Amino acid sequence: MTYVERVLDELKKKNPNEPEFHQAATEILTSLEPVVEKHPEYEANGLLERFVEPERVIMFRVPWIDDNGKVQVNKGYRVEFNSAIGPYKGGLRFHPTVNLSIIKFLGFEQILKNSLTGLPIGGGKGGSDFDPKGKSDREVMAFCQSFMTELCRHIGPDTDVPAGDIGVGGREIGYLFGQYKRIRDEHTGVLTGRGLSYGGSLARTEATGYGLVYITEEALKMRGDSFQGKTVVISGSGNVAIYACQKAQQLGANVVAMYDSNGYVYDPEGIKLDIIQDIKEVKRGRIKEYAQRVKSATYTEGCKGIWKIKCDIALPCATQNEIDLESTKALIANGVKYVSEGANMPSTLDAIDAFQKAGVVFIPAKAANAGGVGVSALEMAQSSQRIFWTFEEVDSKLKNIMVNIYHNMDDAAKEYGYEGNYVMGANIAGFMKVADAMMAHGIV
Ligand code: NDP
Ligand code: 2IT
Repeated sequence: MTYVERVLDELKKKNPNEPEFHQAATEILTSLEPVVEKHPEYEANGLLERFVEPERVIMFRVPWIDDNGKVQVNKGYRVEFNSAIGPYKGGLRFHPTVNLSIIKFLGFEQILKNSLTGLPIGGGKGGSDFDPKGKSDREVMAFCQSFMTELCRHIGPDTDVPAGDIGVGGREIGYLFGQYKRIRDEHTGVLTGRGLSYGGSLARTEATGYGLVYITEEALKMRGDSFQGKTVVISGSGNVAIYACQKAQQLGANVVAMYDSNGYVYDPEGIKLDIIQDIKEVKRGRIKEYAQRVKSATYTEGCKGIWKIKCDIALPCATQNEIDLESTKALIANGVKYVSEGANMPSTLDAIDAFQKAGVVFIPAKAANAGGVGVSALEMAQSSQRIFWTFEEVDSKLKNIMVNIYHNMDDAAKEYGYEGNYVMGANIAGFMKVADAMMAHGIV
């Protein structure tokens, strides 16, 4: 067995019942084979064994009272995975499916993603099995206050800086920040994605979706192509999906489909984003309504069918494992050329393999969606300096970050003899800096 195989084997034994964590670890560690071969000092220093074990896992009770006066109890998590290159940084996910395996896979991915941004941020992730859907604002506030009452003792602007993810947007960050400030009596950059009136950064809302399109645009450009006139399918209709759609449309693409967890809308004339935003951002409604408001659109119950729609570029922006092998085959049969992952780990391992074998340009999540955390790090920088940059300044720094990530992963893939394999390239480029810092710190 190779060093990587032994570490993976041990990880699965030590952490049974964590399939998502196994999946992310398999993808990452497998691509590090050539790196650890070249650097025997990593094995001698137990580097991978330390890399796969979170520095700290915090799990806690979150009690709150619903609008009927009933006591509710949720599980709270924060996985502080790796702080070798900076304070733990990563989002909070509120979704009924959240469990330790999902938070660990997200935290593990985050280490390399954050490294790829080139900014000094370590990896972490947190969340809860709380479902904000259908809850009143007061219930969401009560939950967020209880969640932060425990979390606030573990985080800080130089220690661990959470942000949003699925189910955690501006409203939730506001309630979380209010409670942190109240208990800790400090107004600092302890969370990112804050509102503009209390320390947030311009362009953070747009950052993940815009960044996803910027890195894809660079991949197109390097092949003498562009978004102009391309047919694009985007899954999800949340924060990442909406701003990916906006930027793709600005660059001349025709976005024809989007979904929420109930079903998808297909609009061959092009998605009217203002209507999606009204349904999703303003009313917190269901995407089904789009087909009632737009004549050219149809609604189909269930999500998977969206990948059967013919497109040049697919941007999965909802959740993990939303693209399986069957969907991949349909996409390839319909001539998809580019798949860039806005969501975290949206493609299964066999799906990735099939895309690569078919010659599809595949940009993995840790590179493709790094714009969100990249601008979070820019928000931290602005907070430290107590200044604000303009939208244009942040947006141009974001574009720079994404273009650099593209070339770093492209170069790393070439350097190790895997040209065009961006899974290898992104994992290797992200890992080198973390490994270097961990080696410098000794056995900790
Ligand atoms: P939102 O909560 O804003 O939106 C999530 C979207 O995905 C919604 O349309 C939601 O539908 C859909 N969705 C969620 N779970 C499922 C599911 N199990 N099946 C089908 N659809 C689902 O989250 P974000 O847009 O912020 O996050 C989307 C993805 O992007 C996640 O994978 C996240 O980890 C990743 N990401 C987010 C970043 C950020 O800055 N926000 C940064 C980098 C990555 P419904 O409304 O019906 O639940
Ligand atoms: O997955 C992610 O990178 C995020 N949800 C954003 C994390 C952040 O700290 O901005």
